[in-house]
Amino acid sequence: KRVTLSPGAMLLRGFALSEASELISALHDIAENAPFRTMMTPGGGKMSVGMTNCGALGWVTDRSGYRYTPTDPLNNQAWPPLPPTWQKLATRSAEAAGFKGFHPNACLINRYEPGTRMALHQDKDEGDFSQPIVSVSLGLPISFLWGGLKRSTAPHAILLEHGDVLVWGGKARLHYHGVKPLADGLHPVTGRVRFNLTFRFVAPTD
Ligand code: MD5
Ligand code: FE
Repeated sequence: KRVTLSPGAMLLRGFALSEASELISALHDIAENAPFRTMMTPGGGKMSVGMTNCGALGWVTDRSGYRYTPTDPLNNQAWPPLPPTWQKLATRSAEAAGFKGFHPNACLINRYEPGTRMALHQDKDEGDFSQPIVSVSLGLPISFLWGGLKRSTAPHAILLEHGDVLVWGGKARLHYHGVKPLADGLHPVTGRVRFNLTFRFVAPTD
């Protein structure tokens, strides 16, 4: 079913469920070439979530800041390509939420282990906020925090489960969001892990 969190933000429960196992096996192939790593924030803190990317551009952070890069800083090679099935899922999801013609060129893959979390933030490194973001949850459930346009707005908690897809665009694109620490558990497909795929369109900079 389809739940509107606020104008432009739509939760498509179970939208990716039928292809979830295939997504996870493709994800393991990607991680063989571009392994999960914990990145450093510009302030010098270590993020708790393991991250990697696929697609033409990948999101990275280190002491010099947040940005999208065409290559993986671990090996200076291009990020693994975005699998066509992933591209199609992202386009179909956006369309189901009312955003036609979404063609992502970046996918950030997050790996959460018990106790890891993501602090409240905005996604604003893409250079193009006319395009939505599509997020696919896989594995253990997590409590997602959905805030407002200002950090001071108290967020609501929403449970995201295996196979759920979230689409954020329009007025919701720059809302603050985050996730609570992952509770321990054992998922039949992923084990003690939650994965999140976020599909983005990043404006080319040159
Ligand atoms: C996650 N990931 O579950 C979270 C939330 C991220 C991130 O926030 O930046 O990798 S997925 C929901 C989401 C993703 C991107 C943008 C927005 C929500 N949003 O604009 O509200 O790993
Ligand atoms: Fe985010």
